[in-house]
Amino acid sequence: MSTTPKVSTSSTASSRNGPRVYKIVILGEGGVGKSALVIQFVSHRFTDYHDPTIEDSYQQQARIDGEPAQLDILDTAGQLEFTTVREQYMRHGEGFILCYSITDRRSFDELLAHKNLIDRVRCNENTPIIVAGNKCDLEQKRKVSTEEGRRLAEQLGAPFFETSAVNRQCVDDVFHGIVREVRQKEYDELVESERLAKKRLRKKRMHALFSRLNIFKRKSPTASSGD
Ligand SMILES: Nc1nc2c(ncn2[C@@H]2O[C@H](COP(=O)(O)OP(=O)(O)O)[C@@H](O)[C@H]2O)c(=O)[nH]1
Ligand SMILES: [Mg+2]
Repeated sequence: MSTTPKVSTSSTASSRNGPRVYKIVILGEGGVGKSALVIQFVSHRFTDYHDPTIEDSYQQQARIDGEPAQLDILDTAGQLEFTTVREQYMRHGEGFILCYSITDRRSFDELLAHKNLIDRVRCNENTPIIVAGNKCDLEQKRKVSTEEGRRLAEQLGAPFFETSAVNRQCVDDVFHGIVREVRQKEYDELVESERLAKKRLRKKRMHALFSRLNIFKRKSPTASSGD
């Protein structure tokens, strides 16, 4: 495993040779369980220790709502500073998992800073995201209520799950959910572009009709003068 994430700028459109690739990035403060969640999703096991400085990508195929998908997941190291590499993956990521730990209020409070960073780099607020409140198996150490998590997600317009990388609770929901969000955005964009195309076509037809009417109007006085 390398310490430098591999950020590809190639098209992610569905290829004839395999399923559509979805570039997913998981963000959040160090120690919230980002690596544990990714490894649980990909390898079906819980890792108690994962080097916190390692940023690496993982590939996993899944069938989501009957459609195959290849998830290309970048597990980040949690810092908020701007670097060229970070800017690159923020730009090329298609869906973002914002992760905090329910046992750590600071990680929850920091989530908005991660969201703002995404918006700043991408210059829009329309990026598909999902919120994951991890370590929900540690109920006795809870510092952030489920309601607070739900409200934050609502504020960000994102789905919300409380997860546990230990017992795999809602792990699939989060990774499948972010693919659903990306698909939904693509569908909305397609519907919007079809609407605009139809509008343009209607305008063009009206224009052609009016031009013809104008020709008739111009022709009619000449026709009458010939009488
Ligand atoms: N109890 C519990 N511990 C977790 C969970 N997820 C991660 N951990 C532990 O939290 C620590 C940090 O996890 P890690 O995945 O390295 O966090 P990262 O820095 O966000 O990648 C490790 O000791 C993990 O074993 C979880 O869902 N429940
Ligand atoms: Mg990690």
